[in-house]
Amino acid sequence: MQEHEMLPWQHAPERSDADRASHAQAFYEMMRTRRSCRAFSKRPVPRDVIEVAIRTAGTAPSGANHQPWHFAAISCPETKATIRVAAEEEERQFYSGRAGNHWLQALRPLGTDAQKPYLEDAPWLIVAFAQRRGGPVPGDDLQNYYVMESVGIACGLLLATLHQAGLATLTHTPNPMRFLNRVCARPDQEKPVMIIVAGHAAADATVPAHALRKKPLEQITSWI
Ligand code: IYR
Repeated sequence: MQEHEMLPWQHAPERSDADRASHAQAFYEMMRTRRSCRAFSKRPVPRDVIEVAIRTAGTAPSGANHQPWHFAAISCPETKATIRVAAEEEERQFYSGRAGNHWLQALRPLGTDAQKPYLEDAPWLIVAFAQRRGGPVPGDDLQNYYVMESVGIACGLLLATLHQAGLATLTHTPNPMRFLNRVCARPDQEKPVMIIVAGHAAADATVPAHALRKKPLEQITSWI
């Protein structure tokens, strides 16, 4: 392969400005219904949906296209139970003081606590790991760049795909979460970034009103 081989751009099919706006609007209308779900049913979800979501995550842009991520997709009930036990242990310490008053106060509107039954109930836990070193080719041991940004974008695409598939999701970050390396058999140089919980919402699931208050466009944008 040439050092800088360049291929023709695959142009998007031509469409009108109105059509572009309506596609953007349709995606927004779908994505604005996403909520973090904290009560899952045990209803299974086929592995192919998870596969496609991870494939989509893998299309994310990344520093030097090194793709510094690994996704451990867990459906094994025993492994989920192990993660729940370890996460709840961390969370008990977190909620009983380690978080500090300000953090606990910020979380109060969410109504969360140290109980994490969804880690067992949901059919899938997807643990996203960030690779400080790696490279574009398996076996490479190069420096990776913009690792957290890259993994964050990949996780966003993963969440968007799962939502589009009609699944409920949660980004869960037990603190600390190094135990996930052991449970998922991942090397020490990989850093667990988040657990994405995926499945169907429980029949009696609720959502905190606080979570529905999204900042309006005017507050999050400046036009320059
Ligand atoms: N990891 C804890 C606490 C927590 C922290 C933040 I920041 C949140 O947005 C939500 C929860 C938990 O899962 O309960």
